[in-house]
Amino acid sequence: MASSVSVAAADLTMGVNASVAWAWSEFESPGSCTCSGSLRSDTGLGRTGRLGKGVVMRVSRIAVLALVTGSLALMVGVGGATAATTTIDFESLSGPSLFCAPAAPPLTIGVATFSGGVIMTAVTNLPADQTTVYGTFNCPGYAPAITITFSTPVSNFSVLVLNGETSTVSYTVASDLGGAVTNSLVANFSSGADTFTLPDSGITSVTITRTTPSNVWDFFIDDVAFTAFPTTTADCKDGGWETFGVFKNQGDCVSYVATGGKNQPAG
Ligand SMILES: [Ca+2]
Repeated sequence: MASSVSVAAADLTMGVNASVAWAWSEFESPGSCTCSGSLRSDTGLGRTGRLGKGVVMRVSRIAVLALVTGSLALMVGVGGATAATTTIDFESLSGPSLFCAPAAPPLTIGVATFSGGVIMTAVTNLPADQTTVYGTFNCPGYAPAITITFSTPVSNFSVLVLNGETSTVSYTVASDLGGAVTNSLVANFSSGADTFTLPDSGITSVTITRTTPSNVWDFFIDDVAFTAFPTTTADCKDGGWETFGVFKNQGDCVSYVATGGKNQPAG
């Protein structure tokens, strides 16, 4: 259920984008701005990022509206053949642009829990992604690996990994099921970043590390996408079973849910 809610929120964000752009032009009119103080403070992000002020403010407003429309997502996100894919882009959060804020406890968003790093926004010297990301650096209390654990098994996993170092570095994304992808990313100033995709189904944890361990590290993740396994039989109906990519038919999906996962997908 959580996954379908998140997806609906993402879909809404896309839909809201255009309306926000329109709404923002309304706010631009002299004397008509009713934006809050927190929104005004967001304009400071543009000073360290490459995004223009207007773009940053629009992104911030989208994030706020995504939160506001969360209850609407609850209504429209249930069921539906495309409701199973979740993308976590961290845009409902914000953090500093520089390391090293104090180490943070694990961060839970929906069925996913992130540990090892911290939330950061408009990271200095990271031109490839000036939005909010999750990153780690060899700061006190930070881990050399970012770990994502899932309270419900997932499939169709992918993550954008960004290299924060000034030279080419190889990174490995691995699941608890043995799947792993290794890829070299060019330097941060050359926008070293790539999407890593894992083929496994039923993943419950993923780690992102430097392929070669080091006492110096500097990397980030964003746009974490996955398909969470169904938690209710309703998730299986109306073609929903197909979106998980692991069930052979609706009955197989329902069986998985009804047995609490004991009957694994047969597809
Ligand atoms: Ca982001």
